[in-house]
Amino acid sequence: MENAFQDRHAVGVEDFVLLDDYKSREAFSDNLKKRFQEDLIYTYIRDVLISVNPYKQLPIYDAGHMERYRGQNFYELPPHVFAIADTAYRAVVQEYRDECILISGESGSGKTEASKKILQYIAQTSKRAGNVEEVKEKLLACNPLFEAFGNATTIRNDNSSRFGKYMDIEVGVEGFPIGGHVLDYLLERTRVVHQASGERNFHIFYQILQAEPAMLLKLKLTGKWKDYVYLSQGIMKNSKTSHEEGLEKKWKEEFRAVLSALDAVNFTDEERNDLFSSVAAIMHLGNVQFADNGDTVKLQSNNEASVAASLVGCSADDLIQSLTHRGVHARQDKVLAHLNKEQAVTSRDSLAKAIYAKTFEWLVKRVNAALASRETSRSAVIGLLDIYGFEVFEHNGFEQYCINYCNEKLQQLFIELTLRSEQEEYVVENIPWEPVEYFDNQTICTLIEAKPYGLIPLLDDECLRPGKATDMTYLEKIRERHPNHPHLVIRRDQRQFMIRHYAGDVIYNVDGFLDKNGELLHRDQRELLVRCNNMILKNAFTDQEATSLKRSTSTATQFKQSLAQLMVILKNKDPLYIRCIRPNDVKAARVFSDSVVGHQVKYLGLMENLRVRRAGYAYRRSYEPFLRRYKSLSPTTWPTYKGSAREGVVVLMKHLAIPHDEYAMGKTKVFVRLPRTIFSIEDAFQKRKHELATKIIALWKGRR
Ligand code: AD9
Ligand code: MG
Repeated sequence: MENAFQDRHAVGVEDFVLLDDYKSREAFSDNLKKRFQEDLIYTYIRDVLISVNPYKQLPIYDAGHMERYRGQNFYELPPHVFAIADTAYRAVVQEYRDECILISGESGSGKTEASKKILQYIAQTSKRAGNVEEVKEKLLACNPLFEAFGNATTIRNDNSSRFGKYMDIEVGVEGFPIGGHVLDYLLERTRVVHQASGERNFHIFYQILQAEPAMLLKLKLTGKWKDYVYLSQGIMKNSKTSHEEGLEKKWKEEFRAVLSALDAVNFTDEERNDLFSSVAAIMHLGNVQFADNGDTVKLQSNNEASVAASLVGCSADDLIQSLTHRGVHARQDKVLAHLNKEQAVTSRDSLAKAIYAKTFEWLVKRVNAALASRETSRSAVIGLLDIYGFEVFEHNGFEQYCINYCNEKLQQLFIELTLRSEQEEYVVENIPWEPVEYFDNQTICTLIEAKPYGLIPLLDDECLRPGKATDMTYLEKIRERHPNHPHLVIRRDQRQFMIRHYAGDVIYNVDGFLDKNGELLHRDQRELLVRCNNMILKNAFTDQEATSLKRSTSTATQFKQSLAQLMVILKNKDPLYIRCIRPNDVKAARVFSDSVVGHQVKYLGLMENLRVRRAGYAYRRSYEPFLRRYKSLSPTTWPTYKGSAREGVVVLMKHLAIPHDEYAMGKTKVFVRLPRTIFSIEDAFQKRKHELATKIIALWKGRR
């Protein structure tokens, strides 16, 4: 242990509870800044890890660093994401407790990087044995795969997660990973057909163009992203070539990683072909252009549609018809109605989005099948949550609205677990406590989700009035229902509403809300997909779903329900927190903007978090289990104590000479202020256990 301390390069304080001026936000930011400037990007608030994105590679993630953190108590080494990973892993292995690591912070703050490092740490440091390596490889394959299909370049982040991901890593009783499971949340499907200025489509579209010539030939792709409308709307086509070359090289490497990842999860050739054919078909579909033909519409050329059809294995005529016509069902009859140009464009885009969404859904399912553990000896799981961070752009639509709502929910969970319930417990347990005030974002969550007049239920209502409702009638409805809400401002003339989120004000443009919420692929196209030879699309809908005329649950409500389920999953596990901070607005290394950081420190509730953690207790246990574990440390309590467990604990603490202000006796639990104290008790216990075991063995031998 000594070595770890010797080269410890402490600047500022490593744990904010040691900050003299713990009430000042300036002092807080200053400490972060001082450390950031020395490349010390991690700092604790007791057991909460604060991480500032360095925007450059630091030499702190290699195998040597991993080894150093393995099995060490939290405070014995400088703060690190590995310490969090190790704590979770040990709780699972030693105490069979389900853990979860909640990573939050705004877009570009480093959540995905943190989650990758945790997974790598667990894969690297957990025990090695036979087929375990294969399981680890499969777990690690999730990163390149899901990033390729679910991440994209945005203004805020070159590798921005456009879906939410919750991953369980299952650990067996023997202490190594035996499997895993991924839950995905609301993929930003609009991106497939439209990207804002300066942004790109999902990485996979660019990566696939770097495939070997034979594969490109098979997929009928040119190898140049500028040839595809869906890939190039957001980026100026005359962007610099030098930058371009670097990107192509990167995509090529990434594509190789995707191919190895597919191998790791045992994709068959057929599955791989189906996967890439779907992706390529979307690119060709995007190049389909329509020409006005009087009241009707026709394709400028049938080439692109024919190629797309051949890739997914359906008839070109069927595909073209599904783009230009719509079946109108009246009783038993179906008549074909012509679409106009605008409708045809919408129809093409809906199909492309559906193909992508269904392909993504299938990929998650397929990876889960590969990760499913075959062993029954599961000990516990480590849940890893990495979602899309809070984001504000110049133009914000339905997608940002959903993403930011998700962040409200996560903040709510954080408040609940670190600020509310913690303080409530002290009161219930009769521990003297000075309440710490905090901003509770429950009102915002209620505004968005509560039935019947929250923004989501009202949106669903409008979606149920086809032909009558528009985005503007929706705006009108929310204005009527919430005329003076402190967190909502309506600007009808601008077709906008503003929500005062916990993390800042965001102005949403209401255009497209109804369409995106009610998004439902037309029956003709659903039927077309299930007729494809491509297995992914063939199985995308059940027969009943394909032919149903009924609406399914709306996008926002589905999202709301899946988030509610996620909250239940998370609440049933011991949480560990990583709060990520973006140091500047320009994705630059070495730039620490006081205002950008100060704002995040404020809304993340870090000051309140610090005050509660500082005045509070790091450890708590009910009297019985505490006494049961440690009674061997005092002759008065060993082997049994006659009095109450509470008295027994008092005797024990006195015997161990733990100073009075280091612990508190509640109604049902003992509270210990510093982790250090509990670690020393635990160490003494381990020593004692060893002594007792040696004694027993000696006795036993003597008897023989
Ligand atoms: V979003 O909500 O998905 O848009 P994240 O996930 O919070 O966002 P991400 O982890 O993707 O952000 O980090 C953004 C970029 O910052 C990465 O692509 C890296 O280039 C950079 N980054 C983040 N963390 C680190 C780090 N620990 N070391 C080096 C980092 N670079
Ligand atoms: Mg991310």
